[in-house]
Order: sequence, then structure tokens, then C-alpha cells
Amino acid sequence: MSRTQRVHPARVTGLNQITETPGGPVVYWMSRDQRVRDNWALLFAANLALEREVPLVVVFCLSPSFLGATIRQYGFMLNGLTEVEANLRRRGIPFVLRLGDVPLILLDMLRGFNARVLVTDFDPLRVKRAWKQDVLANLTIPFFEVDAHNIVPCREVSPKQEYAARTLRPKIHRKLDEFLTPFPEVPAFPAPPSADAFNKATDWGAVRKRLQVNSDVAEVDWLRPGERGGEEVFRKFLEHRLDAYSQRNDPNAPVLSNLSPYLHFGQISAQRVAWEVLRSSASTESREAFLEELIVRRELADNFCWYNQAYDRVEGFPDWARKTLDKHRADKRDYIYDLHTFETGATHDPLWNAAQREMTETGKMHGYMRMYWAKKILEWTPSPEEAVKIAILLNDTYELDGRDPNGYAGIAWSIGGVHDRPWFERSIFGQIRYMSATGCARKFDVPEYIRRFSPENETVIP
Ligand code: FAD
Ligand code: FO1
Repeated sequence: MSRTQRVHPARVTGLNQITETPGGPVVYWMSRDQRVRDNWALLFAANLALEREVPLVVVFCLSPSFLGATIRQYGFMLNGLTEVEANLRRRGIPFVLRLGDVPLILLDMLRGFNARVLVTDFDPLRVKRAWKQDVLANLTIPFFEVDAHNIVPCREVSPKQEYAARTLRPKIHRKLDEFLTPFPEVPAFPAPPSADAFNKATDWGAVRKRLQVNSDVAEVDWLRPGERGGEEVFRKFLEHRLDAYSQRNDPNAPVLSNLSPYLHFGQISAQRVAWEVLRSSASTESREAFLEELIVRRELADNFCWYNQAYDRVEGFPDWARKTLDKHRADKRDYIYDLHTFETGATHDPLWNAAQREMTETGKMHGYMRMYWAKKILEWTPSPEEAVKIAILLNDTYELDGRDPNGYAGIAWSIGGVHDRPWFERSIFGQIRYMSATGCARKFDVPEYIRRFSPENETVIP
């Protein structure tokens, strides 16, 4: 049997038309999908190397500052990458990490390795698209992008920004049989290339020392980073939580998967999670509810960021939302808070403050509370622009899963009606869907949630 494994061609996009000339290794520039198992970009690069009988090298370009990430997120990511390096080495695949200006260090490595072909993974975020454009402007070898993050590739599922989950859902569901498949194994390679650039293990201590990032936001210890950690969390979800997922809108019910940090850093494949959830013994209702979030909602976020590059600005909101927010710009705000008051959870609202503490203390706010949390920032700031700025800043500073299309889409849904529809008109919000503490009290035990995250209590992990 041929040792190469088929990667669906619709996952692969040629980013330039340069003809290949013989040379050194195939290079996979790993970025969004930081895992060895179940990684279509890695498998595609491995196929190219095997067909050409040349080595495969995986590189990671560490940016010294990434969308305001702190040591909390960098720590989680770097710990996951140490496992990637070990898992690759076991398959005879070298892993090389460089710190610096990403396009520059990548081009320098490609020249140094005499690379023959470059492969990378798909990411709709502006910063990643800019990196790729800078690389393309100076590249002299073929460059391929592989969507290893989405089950149905983002470029394939729709040629435009989708209005809502209900318009994207049928487009995804009719392609699931074609794209929701199991994964082939990563092939092993003969002994790695001799050059010592490929055989020096990364000095992870030195990498951490050279990384000058905000270290005021403590790393978390309740989740073990990396592929193995993600696997453990997934098993626990499958066995003990999925069946009760119908309670997902109760922030006191421990039924969420806690997979978002692993999905954000690509330490686990959403496709494999979906494949196994579909085959689990959980109730159909729970499985369908979870897969709606994991597949439709998550891919809707990529669709939004890919086709709407104003995904983190009020300009990215739909017309009806911008009009209604404009109409209510001058409405009286009963409360106005600055960033520090929000950040320290010192508003008049104990429920909102508890949600903020859940985020700052654990690095992961419950999904239901994120909606309430963001909507109240709109209500207690002078303008929608200020609200978006504060919500993104806090979300990307404290959430382990922040700096992600899901976050920009989640904030745009909460504040700007993206993927939502107009509701009854009221002050400040206009027709943007409103949420209140009394509404929350009808859904779950608010005093219990406040107690769990009040300063005098040790935060109980969700
Ligand atoms: P589960 O309920 O177990 O869901 C499993 C997976 O499904 C999640 O990991 C995620 O990949 C996907 N998913 C679930 N809900 C959504 C959703 N509403 N939109 C898109 N995908 C979803 N998610 C992030 O990954 N990063 C963020 O920064 C982020 N910020 C958000 C901000 C706001 C204001 C809102 C309303 C939502 C935000 N979300 C974000 C989406 C969602 O709240 C989280 O993905 C989810 O709570 C993560 O926890 P979990 O993996 O345990 O969730
Ligand atoms: N991707 C990279 O290729 N290089 C980085 O240095 C890097 C840092 C980083 C820090 C925090 C964070 O949340 C994400 C980071 N990412 C980095 C990107 C990440 O892998 C994801 O691709 C995107 O953030 C999600 O689209």
C-alpha cells in the first residue's frame, strides 16, 4: 500500500504558481494546528516529502507578541509544542522553532534549508494573512495552504459571509459525509537529515527566557496543555459530561467539554472529536447539540473572520445593527465603567463581576456567561466602539481560548447582532438582543454562581 495518505484536494489551496525545482526538504510551517495526530496539513506535507523521497521538516515561528497574549497563553502553547517536538522526533521528523519577526525568520530558515516546497495551515485572522502575504512576496518555491482546522474547509463550504448559523448549517451538513472521515496515521520517516540544524533539541527554557511577554496573568494549572492533555479532557467529557450537555446553559453545571483551549491552539482535532462524538453512546439530543456548537458555530466563526476582515470592529456589524446602535448612541447610560473597573470586576453587578473573576482566575469563562458579560459591556460604556475594544482586550488577555475567530464572532454576536436578528427595541441596545440578571435568574442559580467566584472563595474549576 502506498505510504502516502490521501488528503481531500478541497482542503488544499496553492498560494502561488511557482514551479518546483529539485532541492532540499519539504517544510511544514506549523501555526494554527499545533499537533501531530489528525493534522491534514502535516499529512499533506508528509505525502509531498515521501513522493519526492526528501526529508520533511516542521518549523514553528514564535512571534514575540501575538494579539496581546500573556504568559498564560504562551505557556500553554509552548508546553504543547514540547510534546509536538517529541512526537515528531519519534517519527524521524525534525522540529525547528525560531523566535522573531515571523515572515523574516521563516524565509531565513527556508533559504538555510534549501527548502523545496512550503506547506502551512489555514487561519482567517488578519495577522496570519499578513504573515502569508509577506512570505509570498519573497518566496521562490511553491507554497500550499491546507485547512486542517475545519471539518468542511472554510473556503469550500461557502463563497461568502453567511448571515447566520441557519444559512451555513445546510451547506455544512450536505458535505459532512465527504469531509467528516477518520484520519490516516502519520507516516514515519527514515533517520532525520544529518544537518545538526535538524537534530538539536529545542532549549525550551531559553525560549521562555527570551520571550518578553506580560507575566502578570498567571498560567493555569487545572488543564494539562498539549495533545495528551487534550485527549484526557476529551475522554472525561465523552464519559462523564456529554450525556448531560443539555444543561450547557447552566454555568453551575459541569457539562462543558473544556476543549476550547486545545481547539484554539490546534492541540486536538475538531474533526476527530466530532467523529468520536457521533459514534458515542450519548443521547442523540446531546450529541446533536454538541456537534452544532463544535461544527456549525465554530465554522461559522471562521466564515465570519475569513469574509469580513472588520471582524473585530463595529464596521463589521450588519447594517441593521449599526443603524440601530447609531440611533441609540446618545441614550443615557445608568452606569459608565472604565477598563480598570471592568478588569477588576468592580461594577455594581455581582453577577457580572463573578463572570469576570471566573475569566481572570481560571482563564475560561462559561459560554453562557460570555454572552451576558459582553452585552453588559455595551450597556456600561459610552459607545459600541469602546465596548468592542474593551471586550476584545479583556477576552484576549485572560481567556486561554482568546485571540480566536470564535471570540471575535462571539463578541460581534453579543454587541453587534452578527449571526443574530433584530429584537424588541430598547435604550442603548436598540434592536440588539438584550440580556438581564433577572433573565439569568430564571435560567440558573445566580447566587450559587456568584458564591463560586466571589473573592473570599477559592475559585472552583468549571
Ligand atoms: P463546549 O460547549 O464544550 O463547546 C465545544 C466547542 O464548540 C468549543 O470549544 C468551541 O470550539 C465550539 N463552540 C461552542 N460554543 C461556540 C460558539 N458560541 N461560537 C463558536 N464556537 C463555539 N470561544 C473561543 O474558542 N474563544 C473565545 O475567545 C471565545 N470568546 C467568546 C466571547 C463571547 C462574547 C461569546 C458569546 C462566545 C465566545 N466563545 C469563544 C464561544 C464559546 O463561548 C466558547 O467556545 C466555549 O464556551 C468554550 O468552552 P468549551 O469548549 O468548554 O465549550
Ligand atoms: N501562532 C504562530 O504561528 N506563532 C506564534 O507565535 C503564535 C503565538 C500565539 C500566542 C497566543 C495565541 O492564542 C495564539 C498564538 N498563535 C501563534 C496562533 C494560534 O496558534 C492560532 O493560530 C490563532 O490564534 C487562532 O486562529
